[in-house]
Amino acid sequence: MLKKSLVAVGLAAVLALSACSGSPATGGTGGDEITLGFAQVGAESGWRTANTKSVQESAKTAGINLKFSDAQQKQENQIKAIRSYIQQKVDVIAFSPVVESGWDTVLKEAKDANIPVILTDRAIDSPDKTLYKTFLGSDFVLEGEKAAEWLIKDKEAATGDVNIVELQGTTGAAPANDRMSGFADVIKAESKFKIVASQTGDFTRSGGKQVMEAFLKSNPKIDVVYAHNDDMALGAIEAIEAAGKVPGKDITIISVDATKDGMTAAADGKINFIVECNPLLGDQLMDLTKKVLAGETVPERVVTEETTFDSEQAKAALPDRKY
Ligand code: GYE
Repeated sequence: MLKKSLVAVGLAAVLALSACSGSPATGGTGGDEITLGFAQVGAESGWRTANTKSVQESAKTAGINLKFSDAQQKQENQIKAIRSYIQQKVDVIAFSPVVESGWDTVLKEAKDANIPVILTDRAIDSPDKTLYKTFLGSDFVLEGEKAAEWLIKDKEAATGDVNIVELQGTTGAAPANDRMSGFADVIKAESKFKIVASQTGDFTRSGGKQVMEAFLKSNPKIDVVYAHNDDMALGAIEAIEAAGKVPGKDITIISVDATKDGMTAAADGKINFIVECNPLLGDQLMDLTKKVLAGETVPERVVTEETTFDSEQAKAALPDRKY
C-alpha cells in the first residue's frame, strides 16, 4: 500500500511528497528497497505535470521508494532538496536542473557521500562529468532546429522580411538555451528571417501571455511566434486573440512539447507546428536507477525519441495522446 505524506525539506516552500511502501525507507542503510530522491523543477507547465506523474507512477510500478520535492522553479530550493536527500542517505538522487549552471558544489557533496546522481530532462554545464552517472532527456538543440526547418519550408514563397518573435523558456535553463540556439543556427541561412524580439516567458502560460501582449504593442508587424513550449504558445494565443488577430492565420505559431492542450490548439489550427518533447521519462529513470545501484555501466547520455506535428497530424494523433 502506498502512503503519501508531506515532509518539509529544509524550507516551507519546498514540499516533498514521499511515497512509502509500508516498510520504512531503507535509504543507504541496507535492506532491499531502493530509495530515490527526486528534485523536480516545479509545476510550471503541462509538460512538467505529465513528467511528475510519470516519475511517480513508474516508481510505484518499479517498487522504488520515491521522495519527491517541487522546487517551484528556484535553484536554491532544488539545492536544499538535494542536500536533504544527502542527509537522509537516499540510495540515488535524480533531478531536473532548473538552470544549467551552479551545481558543482552540491553535486560534489553527493559524490563525497557516495550517492549516485542521475540528471533527468535537463542538463548541467559542468565540465566535470564524474558528478553524475548519466543524463536522460531530449536533444533540445535538435528541437530548435526542427522548428526552424519547418518554418523555412512554410515560408518558402515569402519574398519580404519574415518577422519572428521568440518566447524563451526560463532564463539559463538548458531547454531555453538550446531551443534558442538550434533555431537561430538554422534560420540564419536565410536573411529574410528576422528575430525582432526575444524574451523569457518562464515556460508558463501567464508569462507567454504577458510577453506577447508587450510584443504586440511594440511590434507593428509580427509574422511568426516561436514559443519554447506549448504553455507559452497558449498564453500568446490569448494575447493575439485579444488584440483582434487570428492565431495560426494572421500569425504563424510554432511551439515545443506537444502536450494535449498544445495538440488541441494545433488541431484547431491555432498552432501551426509543434515539435514533440516527451515527458514520460519515468520508466527509463527507474531502470537507470536500478542499473546505477547495481554497479552496471550506463550510457553517459540517453536521448529520448521524438517527432513533430503539423495541424493535420495533430488532429490524427490527439485521440491517443498520453500527455
Ligand atoms: O519543454 C517545458 C517545461 O525541461 C523539457 O520544461 C522541459 C521543459 C518543457 O516547463 O514545458
